[in-house]
Amino acid sequence: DTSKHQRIALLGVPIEIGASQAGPLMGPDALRTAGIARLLEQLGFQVDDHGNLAIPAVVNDGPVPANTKFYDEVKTWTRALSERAYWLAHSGAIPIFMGGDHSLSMGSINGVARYWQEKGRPLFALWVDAHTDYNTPATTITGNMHGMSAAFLCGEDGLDDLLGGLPRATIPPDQLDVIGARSIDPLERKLLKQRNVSIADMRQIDEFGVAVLTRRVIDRVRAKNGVLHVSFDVDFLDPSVAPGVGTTVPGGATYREAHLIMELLHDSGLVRSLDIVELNPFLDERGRTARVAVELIGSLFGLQITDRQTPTNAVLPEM
Ligand code: Z70
Ligand code: MN
Ligand code: MN
Ligand code: MN
Repeated sequence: DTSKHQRIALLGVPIEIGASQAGPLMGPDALRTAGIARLLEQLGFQVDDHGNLAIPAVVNDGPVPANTKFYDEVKTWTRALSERAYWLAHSGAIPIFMGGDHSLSMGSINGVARYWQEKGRPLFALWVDAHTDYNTPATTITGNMHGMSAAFLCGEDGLDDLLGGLPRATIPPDQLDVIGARSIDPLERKLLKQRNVSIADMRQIDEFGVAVLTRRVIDRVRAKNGVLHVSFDVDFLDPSVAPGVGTTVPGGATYREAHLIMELLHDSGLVRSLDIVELNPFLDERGRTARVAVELIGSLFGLQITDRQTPTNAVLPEM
């Protein structure tokens, strides 16, 4: 069992100004209360909880692009988190970034992408989300920066100074896969089409099932000898399963669909990092959503109902 030697690094990222509603800053502690570390330890991992990321005082020291709410705050979080994510990936652990709203992915994936760029392994991102988060300052309606993180990851224009002096590692849009989409803004949709981003929306999930769609992603990563970052927004789930999110979008994934995706991803052995974002404990019902999120993370890291042999577990990353 290779998981015995595998380390997982938990990092809380209590950012919420990228979203429209307060509450996600309590996400990391809700995940801890729901037992994330205990569960991963039971699965055989060595778990280090690095606490919550803290940022320096926010300074308003430069031009702010139009249509970006709390730009200087997001900028400060992004720079601090990118640097931290790079070093966590470098340590050989699998980092789990516990949000926090989805703007944190601007930093987490940038840092992870810098690491894999150095290693010469292509990085793919699976965006598990009701939204595509592919807005730029030019396409956004709300100005909320959690709706821009996938676009930033793919190198879209308009946020070029966000990282200051840090290198901006991007992935080509054909290494981004979205699953679960059911809310896309008009100009965002146009941009996604221009970039030919692969989107499995709810209709595709209904027609083909999540197993086919997830295997398609896994095959694409494997074909390029890549590794996978999973960015899991809990609003992917149907609000009846996960009420503790800022914006509930009806018609989401079931509990079982979500678990199957996580189980297939686990068996692929390709996942090297994870964001778990947009959990809003302030809006949750008796901790249900936090518990579901932790159970899903369990499936991603090898929890199974029967004791059948698992093909592979998260493979030891090369140091
Ligand atoms: C919309 C926007 C969003 C939540 C991401 C929504 C973005 N496309 N909302 N996650 N909950 O404001 O850009
Ligand atoms: Mn999102
Ligand atoms: Mn979302
Ligand atoms: Mn090294």
